[in-house]
Amino acid sequence: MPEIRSTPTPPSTGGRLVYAVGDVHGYAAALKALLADIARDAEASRPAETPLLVFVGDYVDRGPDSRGVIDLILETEASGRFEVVALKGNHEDALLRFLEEPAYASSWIGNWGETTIISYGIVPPEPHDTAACERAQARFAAAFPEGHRAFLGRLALQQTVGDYLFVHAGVRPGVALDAQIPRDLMWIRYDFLECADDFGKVVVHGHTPSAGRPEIKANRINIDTGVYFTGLLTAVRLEGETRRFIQAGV
Ligand SMILES: [Mn+2]
Repeated sequence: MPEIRSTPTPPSTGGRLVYAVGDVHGYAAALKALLADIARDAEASRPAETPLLVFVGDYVDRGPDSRGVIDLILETEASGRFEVVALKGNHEDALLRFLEEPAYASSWIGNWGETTIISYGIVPPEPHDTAACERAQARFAAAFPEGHRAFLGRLALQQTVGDYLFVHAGVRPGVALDAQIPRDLMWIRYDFLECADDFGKVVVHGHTPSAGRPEIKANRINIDTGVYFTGLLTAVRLEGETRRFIQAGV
């Protein structure tokens, strides 16, 4: 019997115009430039339906203006030009923990949070000074805007559009997409990255930087181009079966 092979259908959004923005990490100026390009592109594309704009998470830490990044996402949402879906990255997961847990302050400030607390007007303490870190945590929690707290509270873990699944980090191979746990969606790396299996959807993700250019595989698209060391922030534009990348520099 000859083997019957069907031609694989390219993944599609089902027609919808979708943009997904990679890990921003405090680079508000790059995000502003990228969003301006996306807005121009969306206008020129004349989509039948409001375009979807997905942010794959990791808005804060590393770069100089975490606060400005969240403000920009909230402004974009308020403009009504896009349906905005903001996903939760592991850095937002950690920031939420810092807001609740003084005992986590020293470790978070020492590893990740210093530039973030500075962007909210708090002078960073010496990370090894536990008491000073706990005082900074209390000041930060008091200064943290209500609108930003609400934003962190409503971040999504995943979004599906047609043949695409958008997540921050990835999915656990061998586990059904509807049975994935939040920790994997926000934190997984190599078990996901090294897996060539068909996950059932093409996974659009960030989290593990691919230096300067997006990484395109049959089963996933990595749009984290490591803005904090490459200076390049990347978005993917998907419409029907078409796929294109848009980049902005720091
Ligand atoms: Mn991440």
